[in-house]
Amino acid sequence: METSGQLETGLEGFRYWPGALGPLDQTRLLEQVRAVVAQAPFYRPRTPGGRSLSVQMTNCGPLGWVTDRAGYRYQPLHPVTEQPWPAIPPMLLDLWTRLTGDVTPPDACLVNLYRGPARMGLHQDRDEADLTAPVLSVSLGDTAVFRIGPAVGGPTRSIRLASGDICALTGPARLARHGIDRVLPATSRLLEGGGRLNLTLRRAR
Ligand code: MD3
Ligand code: FE
Repeated sequence: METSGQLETGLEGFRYWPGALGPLDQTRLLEQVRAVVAQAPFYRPRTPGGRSLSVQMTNCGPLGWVTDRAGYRYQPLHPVTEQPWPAIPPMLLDLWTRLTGDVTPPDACLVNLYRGPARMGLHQDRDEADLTAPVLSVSLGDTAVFRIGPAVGGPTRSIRLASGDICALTGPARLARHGIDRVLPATSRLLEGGGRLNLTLRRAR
């Protein structure tokens, strides 16, 4: 798989590789994600306040990020099947090593599925024990309008994340506020029935 050079984003620690995965690699990764979902089906998580998220989720790796009435956390079991999460596909572990340069592998991979009007409000990722470890995000399917800005104050900016794009959040960008405003329908033919998948690799512990 080829990875193009990283683009200047004006946000220190935010690295972006548009088109990192070509069509064949996207299909290959999608096959691996399908195998994960066969073992660990998507479910619709609830916020601690009891509202349903519009994004459907599952995980792979030793730990998975979940939310329910009890709060946000990482746990080793799928909340519905109560089985361990499947392993992180080798292709994702390889991308982690090559793109982050981090020798310690991730222990959690959140898989988000956006269908129809699904979105994700502005938030920070801070449920991980070591907030200096990088985060790597891979997009598949329809293009998302992604919003990112500094941890506190300052303007947010909007970036389109298309199928095969990868970004890494390191250093000062690790606590950036970010979210998905919307997904642009019919912008990719990768997923049958449309929609968008996002795979986020993290070190939770
Ligand atoms: C910036 N997911 O799962 S990925 C999430 O597309 C999440 O599903 C979005 O935000 C999605 O928490 C955005 C890009 C991303 C992921 C992690 C980050 C951006 C980030 C962590 C810190 C700062
Ligand atoms: Fe996030």
